[in-house]
Amino acid sequence: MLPRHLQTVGGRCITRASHSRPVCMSGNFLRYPWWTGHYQPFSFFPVNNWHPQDNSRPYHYFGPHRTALPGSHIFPWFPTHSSWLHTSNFNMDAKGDEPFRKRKKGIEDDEYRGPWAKRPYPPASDLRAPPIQGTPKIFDPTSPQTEGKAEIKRRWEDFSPHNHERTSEGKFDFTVMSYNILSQDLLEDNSSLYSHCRRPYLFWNYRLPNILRELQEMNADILCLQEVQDDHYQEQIKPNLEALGYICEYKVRTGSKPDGCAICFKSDKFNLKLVKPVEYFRQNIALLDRDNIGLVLILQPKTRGRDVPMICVANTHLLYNPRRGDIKLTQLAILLAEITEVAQIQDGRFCPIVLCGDFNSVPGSPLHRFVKEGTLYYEGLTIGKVSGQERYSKGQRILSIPIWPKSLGITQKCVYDSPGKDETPEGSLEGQIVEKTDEQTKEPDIRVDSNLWHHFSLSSAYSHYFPDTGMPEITTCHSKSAITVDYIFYSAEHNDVFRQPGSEGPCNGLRLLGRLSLLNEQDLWSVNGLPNETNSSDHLSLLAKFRLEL
Ligand code: KL2
Repeated sequence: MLPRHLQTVGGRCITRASHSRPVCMSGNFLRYPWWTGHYQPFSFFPVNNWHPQDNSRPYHYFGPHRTALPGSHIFPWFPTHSSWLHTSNFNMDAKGDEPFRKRKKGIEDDEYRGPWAKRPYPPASDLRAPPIQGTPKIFDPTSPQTEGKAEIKRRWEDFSPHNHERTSEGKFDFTVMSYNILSQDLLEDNSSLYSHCRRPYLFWNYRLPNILRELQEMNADILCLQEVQDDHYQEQIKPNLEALGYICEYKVRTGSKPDGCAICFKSDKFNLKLVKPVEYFRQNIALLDRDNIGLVLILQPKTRGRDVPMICVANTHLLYNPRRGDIKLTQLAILLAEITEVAQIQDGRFCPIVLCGDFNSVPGSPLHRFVKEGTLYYEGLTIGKVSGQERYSKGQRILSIPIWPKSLGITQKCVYDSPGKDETPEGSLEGQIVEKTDEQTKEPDIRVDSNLWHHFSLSSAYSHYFPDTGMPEITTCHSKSAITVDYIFYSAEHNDVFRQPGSEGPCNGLRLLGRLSLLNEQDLWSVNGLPNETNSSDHLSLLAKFRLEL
């Protein structure tokens, strides 16, 4: 039985999938009870935060009018009503495209794997061979490549106030997408995760048009992308997004891995005020020997009026290693310290913050709770439990107190303890960022206890469980796991539906107006998991719409 919210939208797909190859599906369904018990949803996320207005009807845009609007914005109405997701049906009959053989990973700590690591089967050169000749440099949105493919619809969940407001005066609405697009290099390095996939769907030249199409169809005002491979960004992704009206900023990982994070925003919606690339690697700190990065932008909405508030948009991909919660928390602390530096406006207040990314941590985990609750008591917590990615944590060491050394220059409140020590960011806020107040410049607490804090009051745009079934929302799904690791956090204003209870944060806030619904694991496996014929990453995109009061 399908969850109620998908009964109408997924029926066609599920029916067709039941005629397709069932092996993979049944195996993965069995994992389901384990997963739900993995962390207790209801202790952290009572489903009663579901908004009563969430009764929007699924809307199938690609119905009878599908061919009526070639070349125009595929979602001219988006995102006020609903949306959809194409997911593939496992029914194509091609030769020579068997799933990958399972590969036993020699070294689990992928991100620290040296050049000695063996290349997975098949060789990278094999996957790079283009099965589709002549991918156009600029993607052509009119080519009907999604024709005839199975679909699961993703609903647009509308939380906007129904108060008949007609004027846009005094408010600025914008959409934000967070999407880990699966770098080809990581796909090839971890090919055992994709043993369930039909091989042609794993070629970059097959995946790229699908990814670009999805970005174009979603038409978000701000894109926060992770796992963007350097050469693909420069040669394909950036030019295509620029052709769609985006300005693109990018930060590649340190070290030898050739992927990074991008933030792209619509040039007709925002002015760029500041770019702050953030590296977590520190030469002299053993804990910080990993090459993950973040990227922070300050954007100014383009509206009439002189004192338009800024917004801060941050994007990151934290360390994967499920055992190294100590590193993940320290990487997060660095990002929060950087946001604190650039997002201050006056009197210890901050501009609204949107924090997106792949945090490699599940809902309800200590790391996730730290982001949302602004505090974490970590005494006695083992490093393998911080992210909650694995049921049985393998990292048995207890977090040290403090977690990171003083030489990092970041306090337990996730702020730099000596202002101005860090390099000056490019650009400026043109006088909008003022000197630190006495409160912020005074010495940090000498007494070190086992509490972490941060300055922001952040809510999650997603609920992480479906309110009617209690099933987890899934943001990444491959042969090893199906979990949520991607988030859009934001500073919520006082009327917001998902404002953290009791929070009176120092940020001017945003109001969540809607989001694109996620799927559960069962739905994803019914169309052979991710990536598949039409969804070309092992993650789903997250999309939320916000309102900024001017
Ligand atoms: O989970 V991810 O995928 O957010 O989608 O982040 C990491 C993993 C990414 C960057 O390191 O590569 C993937 N098992 C599973 N996934 C892995 C592994 C592994 N051993 N190593 C890297 N990744």
